[in-house]
Amino acid sequence: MCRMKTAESEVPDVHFSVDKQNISLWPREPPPQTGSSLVLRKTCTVRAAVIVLTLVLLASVLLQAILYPWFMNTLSDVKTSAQLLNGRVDNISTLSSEIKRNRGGVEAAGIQVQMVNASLDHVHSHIRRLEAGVKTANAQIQILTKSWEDIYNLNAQIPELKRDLDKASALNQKVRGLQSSLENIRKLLEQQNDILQMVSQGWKHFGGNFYYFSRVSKTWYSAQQFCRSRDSHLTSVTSVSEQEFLYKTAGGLVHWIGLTKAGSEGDWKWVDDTPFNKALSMRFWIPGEPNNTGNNEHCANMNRYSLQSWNDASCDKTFLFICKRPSKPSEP
Ligand SMILES: [Ca+2]
Repeated sequence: MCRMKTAESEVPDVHFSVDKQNISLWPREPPPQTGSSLVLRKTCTVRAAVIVLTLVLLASVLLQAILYPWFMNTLSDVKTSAQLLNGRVDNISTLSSEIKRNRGGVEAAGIQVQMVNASLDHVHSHIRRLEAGVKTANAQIQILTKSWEDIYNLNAQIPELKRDLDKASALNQKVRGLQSSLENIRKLLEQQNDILQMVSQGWKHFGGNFYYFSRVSKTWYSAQQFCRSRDSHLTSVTSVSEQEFLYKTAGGLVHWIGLTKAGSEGDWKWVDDTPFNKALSMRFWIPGEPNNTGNNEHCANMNRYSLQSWNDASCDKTFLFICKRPSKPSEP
């Protein structure tokens, strides 16, 4: 053990205690300072410094000997860990890229899911429309079913209705028959009434026609005008029986008939537009007539009590005359 003390120094001395096991360093009470102790103190200081350095060197060697394997092991572990970490980082990078790729897939899947959702909405809307259509169809089916039931009931009534219809048809036919009979009776009554009226006015009825034998004489044209005013014409003659009726009723007195020439030298024609039958008429002329005396005889009269009673004469002469009108007034 080495102790050093200085009187002048205000700095407290440092006491070093060294043994084989440990080294301690702590402040000590300042020793009393003398000249020999100063040399001693330097020596001790050098020795202490050498010892300290030796101890430090030994400690360093000891620490290196102890710590190097641990450090190397630790370094190896660190390397291994670093490699593992590096591998994990690579794995993480791989996972990141896969995640990126999968993210695109997920986004596409999201879009597809949205499209599917939109399609589902559309399908739901379509289903709702179909449900509404089914409801409407059901309502129509119910109406049709009701109508069919009505038709079925009507169909059951058809035989009875058909019998009624047959009865009605028979009745209708009878009614039509009665109507026809009534119509015929009405026409007959009209004819009878017409005949009565015409007869009461001096007309004679023969063969479906009325004849008026005048009591005054007129020229041929004035006689025709008179007949026209009575809804008739100067008479035509279309049969032997009619000729016989006329000359017998005329009683041999001269009467104008409705025969005249179309122009001064034309063919004979009936003034009521009845077609002129030249062959039949040949039987009614007085033999030698028509002779057109004086080239002025363009009208015909009846002047004998005979089938052959016709003579051509001047139209301006005045004679009695015969008007003729059908039983049924001609249609306007
Ligand atoms: Ca004549």
